[in-house]
Amino acid sequence: MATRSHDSGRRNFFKLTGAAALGALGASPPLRGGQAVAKSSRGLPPLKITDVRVIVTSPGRNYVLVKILTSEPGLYGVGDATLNGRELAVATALEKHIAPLLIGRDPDQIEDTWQYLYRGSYWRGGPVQVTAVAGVDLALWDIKGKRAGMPLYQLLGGRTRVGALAYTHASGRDFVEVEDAVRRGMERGFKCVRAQVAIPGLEGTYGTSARRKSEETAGRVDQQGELPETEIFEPSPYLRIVPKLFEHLRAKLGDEVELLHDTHEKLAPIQAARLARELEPYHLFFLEDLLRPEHKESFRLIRQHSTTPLAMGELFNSIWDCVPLITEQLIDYIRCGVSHIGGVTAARKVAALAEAFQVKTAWHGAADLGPPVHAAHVALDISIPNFGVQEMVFFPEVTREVIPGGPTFKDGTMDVSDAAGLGTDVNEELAKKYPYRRSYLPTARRQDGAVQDW
Ligand code: EZ4
Ligand code: CO
Repeated sequence: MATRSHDSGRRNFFKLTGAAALGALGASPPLRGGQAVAKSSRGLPPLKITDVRVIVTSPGRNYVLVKILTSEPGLYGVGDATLNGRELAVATALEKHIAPLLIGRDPDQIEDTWQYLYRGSYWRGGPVQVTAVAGVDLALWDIKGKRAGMPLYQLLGGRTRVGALAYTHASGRDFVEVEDAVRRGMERGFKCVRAQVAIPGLEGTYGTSARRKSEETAGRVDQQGELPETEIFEPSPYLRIVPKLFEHLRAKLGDEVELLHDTHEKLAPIQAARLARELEPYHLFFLEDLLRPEHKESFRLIRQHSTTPLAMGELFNSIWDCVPLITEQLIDYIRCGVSHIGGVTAARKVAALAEAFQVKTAWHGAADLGPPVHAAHVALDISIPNFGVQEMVFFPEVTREVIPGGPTFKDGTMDVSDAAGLGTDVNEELAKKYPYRRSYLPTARRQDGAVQDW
């Protein structure tokens, strides 16, 4: 570093590049992109990112993984950046635009890297870019955990509970099928079950197994290489059947099991208010994603009409999407996915904002988010004070071989091991055996042919 006097440094400040300017302010020689250099990490040697590998693989369904290698031999981190149906857009953003910015940077400076990638692109936000940033963010937290010899939940403040209350999915073509599916979940140990039923007379309903391509199967390898399926949705029969489903389930299963339901952003505000009100007698744990993500202010209408607890957020991509719902206490559970909201760095701020307004978390734990994200979910769940519930899936054997590790399930709760970092990995050689195949989520239409939210 040049030994320049403070005054001349100031005089020249605005002529210098960002990197040189930081040097003039007395920092150690900065890295690429003007990143300030940390002075010490417990006496550990300085670390640099040496390579960023984007692994697109389809063990059971498509996943986008980010493997970040460092200058310390054998030290790397693995993140997940999967965006169902738009996987290659995220992979390209990572490979072509983001990876070149990371080489040479200090992997320990996660917040700085997040800000640099999110705000530094100028074109901030959106699911593709945010999920790409999250893939990097998760890999960096993995590296930091390995470097510290601690699981992620320790880095986040340590354990606040013995495990994360989990929920599973139950669906069927009629009430008895759904009831049987809920019972199977309860026999497996679940205390919370999400229940969905097919709409009579309509071909296919979100979240039910009435059709070959349901929410559960969409994107799976046996469904790939095709164009999207179309489901038919009509609000009136849907609004009639759902309260009757929960009347049936309460009559048959009693009051103790916690029941949930996902409307998947399908309803208009007044329909959503009606459904929330009519479900009140059945005491749902929560009613999920009632409205499109664009209509946050419409939650005020629902709140005026119902005491059914509300959850929202799997299509949110920033903390600013969450702000009005949380600060006005219009929802009870914020349920974004940690990868789709920007990684652990973003999600822990969402959780902290929610804590201040007595809103709890319910991170989106679907099958189309990879094991590293599920591991991050549970690390947050067991370290924050305002955890609510955790959606979960059991990954098939083939997924667990290619992307090993991830949360465990016992007695209705999830937990993570004490492995350092996220406790997940990717088998790159095996991943090559399962190449990406194009796949889409289903789309939906009304009976008259008009486009409907799926
Ligand atoms: O349909 O992740 O609550 N869970 C969900 C999910 C979503 C999928 C879409 O890619 O709504 O199953
Ligand atoms: Co959902």
